[in-house]
This record gives sequence, structure tokens and C-alpha cells, in this order.
Amino acid sequence: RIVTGSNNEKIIMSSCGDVSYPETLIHEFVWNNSENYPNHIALECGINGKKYTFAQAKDATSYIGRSLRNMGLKTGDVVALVAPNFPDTILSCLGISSGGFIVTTINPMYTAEEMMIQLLRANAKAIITSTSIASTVFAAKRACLSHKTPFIVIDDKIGSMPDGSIPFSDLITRGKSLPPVNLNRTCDDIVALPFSSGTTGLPKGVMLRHRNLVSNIMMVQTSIDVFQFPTSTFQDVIPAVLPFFHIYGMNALMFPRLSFGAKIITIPKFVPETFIDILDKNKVTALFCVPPIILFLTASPLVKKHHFHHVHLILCGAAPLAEMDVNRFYEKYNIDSQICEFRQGYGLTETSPVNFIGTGRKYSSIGQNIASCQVRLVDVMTKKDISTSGQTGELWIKGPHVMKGYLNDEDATKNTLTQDGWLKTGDIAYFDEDFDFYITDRLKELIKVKGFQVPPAELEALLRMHPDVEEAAVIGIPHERYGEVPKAFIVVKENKKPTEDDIKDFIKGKVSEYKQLRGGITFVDNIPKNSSGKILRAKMK
Ligand code: 4UV
Repeated sequence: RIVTGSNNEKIIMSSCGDVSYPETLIHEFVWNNSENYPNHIALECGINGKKYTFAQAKDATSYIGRSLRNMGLKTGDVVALVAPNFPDTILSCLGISSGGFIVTTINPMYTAEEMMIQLLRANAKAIITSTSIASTVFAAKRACLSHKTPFIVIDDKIGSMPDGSIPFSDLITRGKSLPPVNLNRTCDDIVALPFSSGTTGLPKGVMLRHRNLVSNIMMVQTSIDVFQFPTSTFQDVIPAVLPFFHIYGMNALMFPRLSFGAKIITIPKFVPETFIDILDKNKVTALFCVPPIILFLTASPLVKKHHFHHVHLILCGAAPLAEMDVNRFYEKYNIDSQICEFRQGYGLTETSPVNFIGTGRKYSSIGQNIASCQVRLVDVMTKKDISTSGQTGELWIKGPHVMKGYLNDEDATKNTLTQDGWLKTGDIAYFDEDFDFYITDRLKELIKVKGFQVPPAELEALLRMHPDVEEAAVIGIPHERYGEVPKAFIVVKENKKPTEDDIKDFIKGKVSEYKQLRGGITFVDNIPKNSSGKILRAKMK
């Protein structure tokens, strides 16, 4: 499994070999097989029941692309998609691709300030949102973009459309009579621009090409053969509670599962009763989770054994999960783990996202590197490659799924991607005698709250804007349900005495709910730093 590279690097190859993947654009790839089951349901809203068959969804995708063109958008323009999970959110994503544009997905839970930063950095030329958050998104647009920027709104039956909005449904109806888009795009063109803070600093646009997304779908499919195309009597049914704006929801759930003919039931917000209702009414076959959902499934009195009757796979990733938590789940419901398999997945926005998938045997392991995913473990101190089991090092990744780089940020790109294409993940791992990998720590600053990224640099910059704050440092501390929560250390200015509540109130409306300082604030005399002024987070922990 370990080969020596030309620079004496020790490369851990995938036991699944290399994968071949078609040179197709992502929206073409997703609908490639849909002609075999045009009348199966592809998308269904878990709240209002709105449905699209594969044939309808494919056509709608193309009409959306044509309509966006017709609004004056040009090839390679960025369209911001800020919407909770609805069938129309998925259609928007694929429609943007089919028009030859780039989609930057923005967290719909963001405040207007947070949205503004991404709209500006991504240089968005149009926005697609939904009525329930339209007023916040509109405030962000008004503050930073031209009033001519098309503002398209999905009607999610809550809230209303700001004046001058274009109803999303118009894109589909108008698009029908427009000529097809003459696409001049290749697999090496960028199609998605999700944001990630990477190993350090503020969120950056992650440039993902069509090739990155398509290859990663085939890498997973080749490595774990657990999904099958629909037949006249079978179709995978997957509730989509993972947000589509995040790469896990986008290119581990939405795109791959549609491309293999599953029905996706969209859930705009995790509400236990709604989730259970969906499990009750549908023969759900696979669950895509983050650790807090596993804890919920085990703890909730509403969840029953029969809810898992048709489930063949539970996938969990985006943050660490303890083996004990998986065992508790299986013990509570007395489920056969051979029939309803549990696997961890390990992914990053920068790798489109999947690199490792569990084998279904060792629950605390992220499993093995999937086909075409090459891996190195680099000793943090000596910078030498590790080729022995049990030794920890930083995980480096190479393959066709690795991003092109960070948008307009050469320094961050250079610090993350080596010249010969290795991506430094900022995660610490080791492998055992079977080449099953385990994540043990995070070298990078990132805090993960319920699997969501919280970049400490963002909170620190905000805290420093408080008139009483001299210096601030933020770290993640363990939290029973959320995995981690942010905690701040603050040095106050001379003669100032802000309280913890003063500071928390200052932060409150400026960043999303999950970024709030749930770990509390400690006032200190100084923040430990190294000689170049970098905060010594490990020491603070
Ligand atoms: O960039 P990001 O927010 O990306 C993700 C992606 C998670 C996925 C994707 C596809 C899957 O199939 C799946 O199971 C999970 O979260 O954050 C990347 C960082 O999240 C941590 C790690 O620090 C990454 O650098 N992380 C992701 N998965 C795991 C994890 C895991 N299984 N265990 C521990 N940490």
C-alpha cells in the first residue's frame, strides 16, 4: 500500500486503485442516467410535499440556466445561492451550472453582515434566496451590491418577496421558451465556490471544478458499493437534513445520490417532530448525519426501531464521533449492523469533499482512503513522512478531487497546496495495522460546532472591535451535544471593566447563532503568543 515517491515521500495508496470518471459537467453527470427512470420522484419537499420527477427536474435545471443567461449573466459569473434545503435549492444549484455560471452557496442562517462578506468576496452577480430569509438577504444585497443585481426568490410559504424580486418559478416558466444555452465550459472550469476557513484565518472561496465534483462522486461509488440504481420496485429514499450550502450536503448527498437515482426528501430545518414524521411516512433507506444527529437518534423517545427498518447505511461525518456513541445507538434499537451499516466519512470542503469512508467495522475510524485518493502522513515536528502504523502526523491528500485553490488568495493557497499538488488538511491522524485511519486532533484553528465551521479569526476580529477590548483569542472547547463551542479569552483596555454579558451582547446580532460564545469568556492579563505574534492556541487549551 505504501509507495515511495520521487522526492522520497511515502504515499499511502488506496486499496481500491484508481477510478475512471467521465469528462462531464456536473449538471450533465447528475442527470446522465435519469432517462432510465424519468417518472420516478427525484425531489420532494418534506414540509409542503412539492415534488419533481427526474424528467421535470432535469428540464427545470436547463430552463433555470437559460433564464439566468437571459438576465444578462455571462459565462463564469458567480451566482449566490442562500436558501434552506428545498427542491428548488437543488434545482438552483444545478441550473446555475447549466447556465455556465459558478454557484457560491451561503449559509442561510447567516446574519446580513456575514452574507455581505461572502457576496463581496465572491463577487456575486445574482442572488437566489427564499421568502423566509429574503429580508435579511435583501439587506445584505442592498448594502453591498448594485440595485440591478437580479434577486430571485423561492416561495417557501413563509415571509414575502421584497419589491423588485423575481419569483423563482418564473425562471422555469420563462426558460421553456428560451433557446438552450450554448455552453462553452470544460471539466476544468470552476463550478462551485463554497467558503471555508481552511487551516487559518477568515473564510475563503474554495474553487472547485466540474472535474473535482464528478471525480469525487465516482471515487466514493467505486470504493463503497452500497447504493444501486432504481428498479421498478426499489428506489433509495434519503432525507436531506444536511444543509446543501455545505459541501457534505452538496457533493456527498445531493449530487451523487441524484445521479444514482435516489429520491431526496428536503428538510429546511432540523425539527425533531418533522424529522420523525418524515421517517414515519417514508421508507427511508439511508441517513446522512453529523454526530449531533446520531446522539439525537439515540436519545429521542420519538425515535423507534421501525424507523430503521429499510435503512441500509448510516453515514456520519464533519466532526469526530466516539465509538461509544455508535454502540449506544445499536444497543438501544437492537439493530443488525450488517444490514444497517454505520460508516464514518471524512471530508473537507477543499477536497469536494470525501477522502475516507469507514469500513462498517471500527466505528471510531474514518476508514480507508477511497479510490484515487492518495495520502501522506507528515510528522509535525520533523516534517518527515510516516510509514508506520500507530504514529501520528498531519494528513496530506492528493487526487482529482482536490480544489484548484482559494479565490483571490495566493498566500492561503500556497500555504495549503504544495507545488506538486498535496493538500495539507490541518488534521492529525494515524493508521492501524489494517490501514484504517483515525483522526486524533486538529492542527488548524478551525472550531466545529455541530459540524459547522466557526473560524476563530472571525470572532477575534469582531471582539477586537469592542471599544473595551485590547486583545482577544478564541478556541474551541468540548461540548456534550455540539462537539465543540467557541470560548474567548480577552485582555481589556486599561480602566475598562466590561462584563461577560456586555461582550456577548456585542457579538449577538453580528454572527450566526451557532458561532455565539457558548463556551464563555475568561478575562486574562495577556494572550500567549509566539515570537511572530501567532496565538498559541494549543497552550491556551
Ligand atoms: O470543510 P469542512 O466543513 O468539511 C466537512 C466535510 C464533511 C464530510 C464530507 C463528506 C462525507 O461523506 C462525510 O462523511 C463528511 O466537514 O470541514 C473539514 C474538517 O472537518 C473535520 C476535519 O477537521 C476536517 O478538516 N472532519 C470532517 N470529517 C470528520 C472530521 C470526521 N469524520 N472526524 C473528525 N473530523
